[in-house]
Amino acid sequence: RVLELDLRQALANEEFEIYYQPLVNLKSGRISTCEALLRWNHPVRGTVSPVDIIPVAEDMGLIVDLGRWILRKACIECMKWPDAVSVAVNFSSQQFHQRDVLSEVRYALDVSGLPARRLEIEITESSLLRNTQWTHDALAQLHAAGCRISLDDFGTGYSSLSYLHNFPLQKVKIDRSFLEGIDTDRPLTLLRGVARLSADLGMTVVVEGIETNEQLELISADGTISEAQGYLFSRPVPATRIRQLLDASH
Ligand code: G
Ligand code: G
Ligand code: NA
Ligand code: MN
Repeated sequence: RVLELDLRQALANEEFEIYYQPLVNLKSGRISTCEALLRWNHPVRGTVSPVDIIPVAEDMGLIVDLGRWILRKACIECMKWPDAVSVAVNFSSQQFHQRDVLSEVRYALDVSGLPARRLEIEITESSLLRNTQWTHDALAQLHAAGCRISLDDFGTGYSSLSYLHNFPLQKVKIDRSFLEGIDTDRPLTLLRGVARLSADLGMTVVVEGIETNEQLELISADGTISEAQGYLFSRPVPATRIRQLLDASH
């Protein structure tokens, strides 16, 4: 567990960095979106994973400040990219459920000048556990403001298919665990079924964790899946590197 004091100082000292990983449109072969992924270059511990950072930041009540920093930084970075490219930012459940999440998003868009259509907000199923009017309203308001809501890691955890039609979501990212055994009949049928269902409900479908050309071919075959993400295209890379990738892609 990371030290709370370290975390507070890291935010003040800007020891955090954001890496970006592309999502590729399967029809055009171009990068459509880049996902912002937090990195911490700890002076002593080396690189610390966001898996270890986010829960501690939530316990400390630092998640709002940290989330604000990430969101702003990602929007500012996205302004340097081609107009057709969006940025995807992960919101933890606590971050999403803060009372003025809409103001946070509006503020980041205002200070960066980024059009809302270029911002994608990634939430996980855990953010939808509280099936309240508030959750519906927050999603609807963010969408009305022009952002897209993307359901991350779909098919893991508390997964319920009913989320897909009960909430206003524009994108679904099918978790990479669905790729296990995809070279055999049943896993491929399951993946395609989930993708088809999501597409029929009007969502853009992404498959995460593509590592091989064989996987890419299998998910591209029937045209249901719009985008893919994974090491095959690129690992998460620093901002300077993603700009080079975007220059080459656009
Ligand atoms: O790239 P990677 O190993 O670092 O990401 C690990 C996990 O941390 C993923 O589940 C990812 O969604 C999450 N994560 C990465 N960056 C952020 C962030 O900025 N905010 C939140 N809430 N989660 C993040
Ligand atoms: O939870 P979320 O989907 O935001 O987390 C993304 C995580 O998945 C990050 O840790 C990222 O580094 C990792 N990741 C991205 N692409 C691949 C991939 O092709 N294979 C594997 N094993 N992990 C990936
Ligand atoms: Na994500
Ligand atoms: Mn994911």
